[in-house]
Amino acid sequence: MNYKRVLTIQDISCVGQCSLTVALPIISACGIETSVLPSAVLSTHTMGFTGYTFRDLTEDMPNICAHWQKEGLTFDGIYTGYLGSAKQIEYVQNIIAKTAADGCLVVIDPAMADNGNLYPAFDLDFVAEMKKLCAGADYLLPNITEACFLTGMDYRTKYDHTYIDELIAKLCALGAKNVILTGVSYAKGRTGVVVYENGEKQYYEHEQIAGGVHGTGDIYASAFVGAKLRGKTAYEAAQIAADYVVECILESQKDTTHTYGARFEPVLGKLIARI
Ligand code: PXL
Repeated sequence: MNYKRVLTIQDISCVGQCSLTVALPIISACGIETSVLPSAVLSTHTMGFTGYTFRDLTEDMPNICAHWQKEGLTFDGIYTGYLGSAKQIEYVQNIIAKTAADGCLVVIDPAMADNGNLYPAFDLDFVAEMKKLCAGADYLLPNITEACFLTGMDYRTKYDHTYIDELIAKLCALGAKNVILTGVSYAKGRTGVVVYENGEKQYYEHEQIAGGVHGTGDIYASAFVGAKLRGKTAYEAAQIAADYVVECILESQKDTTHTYGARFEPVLGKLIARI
């Protein structure tokens, strides 16, 4: 097996089954060494909890990067998710520039919005900075809300192929090489992902399960990174990640009181079996 090392940059929400507490176990389970750079430390994630603590780690980033450079550390993949500040984005770009190994896979999940709205911590200045980070993506993984903020297009819940094609064209115009657009539903009870790679578009459709669970975007991106770095094509990785998210949601439905995140752990074996 070709052993690889990935760096993932996103927050630690101590409780909440999202960001690093999801990315680290999932990518590791895929057989990949996973290094982390926490963008911030929060007591919980910011959706559905109130009064959470927030420790911004922006100013630790330059020193961490300098140390890695001194040690000659590089990464075969760099995957960024929820970031701690607009200023941090410039540091993250610099970390990518300085620590990407030859052929490094850069995956950007612009984790900042859902269901038509920005997450509580973010504003349009953050979006403007995030656009610059997205320009450097080998694979950009937004949901439709994030794609709208990044492109300035109107957010719609009812749409057709023309709308989705225009969103993807505008995301590529930002500079992203390839785009995986998640949560694209053309028919009732069905949802899926559009994989736009090297100018070709493919759609993977699957069952839509009622009642969204928080953190599934992070589970999706982590499984995509794991599968892609283990040699799957982007379309295969997008499929594997989508199927895994469905399994996680079904597993989560076994306990309706568990509302803050998805129970991804009991079904990790199903993901590994596909890798
Ligand atoms: O799942 C995305 C995410 C990650 N981290 C934090 C969040 C959210 C979504 O709200 O609040 C802190």
